[in-house]
Amino acid sequence: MFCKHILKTAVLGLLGTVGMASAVEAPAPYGPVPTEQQVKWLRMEWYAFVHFGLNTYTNKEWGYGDESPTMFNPGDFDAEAIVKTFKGAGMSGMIYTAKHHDGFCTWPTESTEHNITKAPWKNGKGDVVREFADACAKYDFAFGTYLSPWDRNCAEYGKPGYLDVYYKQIEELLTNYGPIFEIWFDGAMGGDGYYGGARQNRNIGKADTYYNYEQVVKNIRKLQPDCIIWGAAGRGDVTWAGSEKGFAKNYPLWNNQGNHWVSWEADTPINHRGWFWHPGQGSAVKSPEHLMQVYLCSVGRGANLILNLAPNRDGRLDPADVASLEAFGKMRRGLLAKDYALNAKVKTSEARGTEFGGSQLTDGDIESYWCPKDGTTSATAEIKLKKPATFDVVRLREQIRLGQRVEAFQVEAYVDGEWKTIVAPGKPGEKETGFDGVRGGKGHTIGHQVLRWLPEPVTTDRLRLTITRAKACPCISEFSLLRMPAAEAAVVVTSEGGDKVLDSRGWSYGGFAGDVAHLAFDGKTDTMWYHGKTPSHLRVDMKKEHTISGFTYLPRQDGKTQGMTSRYRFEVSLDGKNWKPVAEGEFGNLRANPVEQHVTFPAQKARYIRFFSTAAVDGSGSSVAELKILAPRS
Ligand code: FUL
Repeated sequence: MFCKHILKTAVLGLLGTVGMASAVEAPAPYGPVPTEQQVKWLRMEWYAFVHFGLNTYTNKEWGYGDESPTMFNPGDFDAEAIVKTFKGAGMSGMIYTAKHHDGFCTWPTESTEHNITKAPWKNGKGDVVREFADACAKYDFAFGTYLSPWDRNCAEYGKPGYLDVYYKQIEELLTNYGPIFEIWFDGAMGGDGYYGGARQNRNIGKADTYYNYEQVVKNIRKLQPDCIIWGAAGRGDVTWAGSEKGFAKNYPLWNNQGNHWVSWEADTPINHRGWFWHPGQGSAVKSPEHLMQVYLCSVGRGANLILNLAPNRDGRLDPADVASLEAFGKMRRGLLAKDYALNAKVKTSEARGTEFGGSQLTDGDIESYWCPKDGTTSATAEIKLKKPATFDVVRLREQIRLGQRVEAFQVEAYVDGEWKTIVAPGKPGEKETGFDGVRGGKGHTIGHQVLRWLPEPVTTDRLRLTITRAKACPCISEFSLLRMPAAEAAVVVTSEGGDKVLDSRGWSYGGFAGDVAHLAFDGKTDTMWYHGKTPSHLRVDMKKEHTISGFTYLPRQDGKTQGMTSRYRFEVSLDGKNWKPVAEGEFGNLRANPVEQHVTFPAQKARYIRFFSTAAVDGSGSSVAELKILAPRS
């Protein structure tokens, strides 16, 4: 339909020069418009992220780069089973972490020795990328890849020599594995690492300059012109939607960034424990209801959603993750199953001709659109359903091939003899920045699509859509009314025993800022122990001897990152004088994903413990929102 319009415009343009134009022309594009690839990508809506590598075996989120490939041995890995699970849930593709920050390449690359040929899996003949790519091809499922620019293994990282390594890796992945729908260039970079044994802190300066993303993007366009590029210091097609909780942080969400159309992608792991698989994570899976909120605050704001499911050490998805994914998938399918506005009659305050008339809003065709005359930036469409319907979600779409235009809209329903506002128009300056507005949110931007979940279900056969503000005449392709299904409880299968948390009542505290150390044990996530220096530590007297096997650390939850622990040491003592370190390491990725960290160690007898924060994520300072001490169950 749309192509017909474009064609017609072009033909009329030609005819116009000889004085024959009479029919109505499509509006000229406004501002930057998406590429054909970006349009196709937006229609994919949601797909899987798969973090799987050496971190799977070390209980870490960020490997240091010195991990031995001999750990990688997923005896039960079945790429087809994973792809079938994703596809069955309604996802449109998957992106696999071919290399994470630890530098381990999960395909037999020629660029570095630190690769899968050194793993015992399949006697060094395995190739995880190949198996995923082939499974995706077999099930007609899009395949993409994540290739961390930061490489904590490579001795040359931070120097020019690394670039040859990295470019070779890009080339291999984009040449040998069929079509790649998206490639991820993560922003995390530079810092300490193994770096071939140097164990140094390396600063790469400006990522854009060091990696030469301008050239990288050019090379990718040559190798795979249809590949969507994520990140690349703003030179790509898609950018981070601003949180690892899965919501698009800036609604109203604009795709017009200067001269370019920029799409947004919201990312989150399905499991609260992080991007990689962690022992005992089954009970930390996000519920289907929570995933629906994530969906509404990402896809429902005009972004795409990438949802991570991490295979475990056997190479299988965690059953609890799968149960929740499937229950959410069913809920989403139920939500989209029926559009109560389909084929409804529409009367508009203004249209530029029948081809752009109100009926285009409800014809179920994503390409056709209702559009008033040039210069009109506020207009109304009255929608009359064939019979009264009960719905609680309103979906709108703009014809984005002509640019993003709408700034605010309102929806009213005719109930009990009067017009009631069911989606209030957004005012300039108002914003949704988290899960706020998930229910009862206002009508701001539309873009590719917006989903607004009403405070309660509405029953009516008459509605009114008003575009209250737009940058140019609005081009609205769809108006839909949907019904949110009830969430079904996900059948969560967890066979793990897990550790138990010791009851902290009666304990006493000391160390630096010891007077506030109890705030790390008060069960409240919005209070914390804080000391303005790093390194620093807090001390606990548990009043009697316990056998302990680990601890959890919850970083500060107030949105600030100063004093979050990036490196820790945990010590135990029986007498409060002689101390023994039992765990030491790094909490990776807290800046972007400040979730509870779990550390386990061989069971120990202890009465006293000391938690040391030896390095901070940002600035100087040490803090703990909550610390829990774990003990074996039996
Ligand atoms: C972040 C990384 O640092 C995390 O480990 C994870 O891969 C996430 C998707 O992106 O920037």
